[in-house]
Amino acid sequence: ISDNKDNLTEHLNAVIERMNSSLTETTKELMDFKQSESKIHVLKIYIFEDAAIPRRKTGCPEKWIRFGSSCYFLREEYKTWDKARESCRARGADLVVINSKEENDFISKLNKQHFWIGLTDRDLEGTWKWVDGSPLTLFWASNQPDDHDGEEDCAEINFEFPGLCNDIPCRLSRPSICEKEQKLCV
Ligand SMILES: [Ca+2]
Ligand SMILES: [Ca+2]
Ligand SMILES: [Ca+2]
Repeated sequence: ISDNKDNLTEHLNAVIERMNSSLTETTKELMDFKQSESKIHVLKIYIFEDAAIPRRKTGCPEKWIRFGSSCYFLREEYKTWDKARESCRARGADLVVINSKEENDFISKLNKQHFWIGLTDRDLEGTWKWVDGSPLTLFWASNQPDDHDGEEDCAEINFEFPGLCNDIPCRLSRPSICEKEQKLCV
């Protein structure tokens, strides 16, 4: 009986020890789990809050350049004022409308050439109008507009000096600058 008791005690001790070590292991696993749980929590915050930050996209189509809240596209092909306007409109834009000195400085630096802008006095000679009806902000070159030979009803920019405008016949061919509002995705 005594032997049996010793054996039993030994066996029991071994079982207790195994249980203890298993408990230690389980505790460790639990701690690991809690740690990764908090990691996941941090990750969740990162993902969701980050997704809430608006992406710094320009809001302009590829190859268009953003300035202020507009997108600009340089059309290098030489076209009449009407054809140039048509091709801007086909892209959901229109010929550029200059609303400020800053915008004038910006577009005049896009290229040194003479470009069509969205300005005409076709409807009423001498009454210049932007294609979108914006209030007039004009930067005429000296002695312009002169309606030379009585047939200059469309405006180009970068005449004589960058940013200065001149009236010329609408049927002449010039590159052009299209402008459209940038689209902000929130
Ligand atoms: Ca504008
Ligand atoms: Ca005119
Ligand atoms: Ca002129």
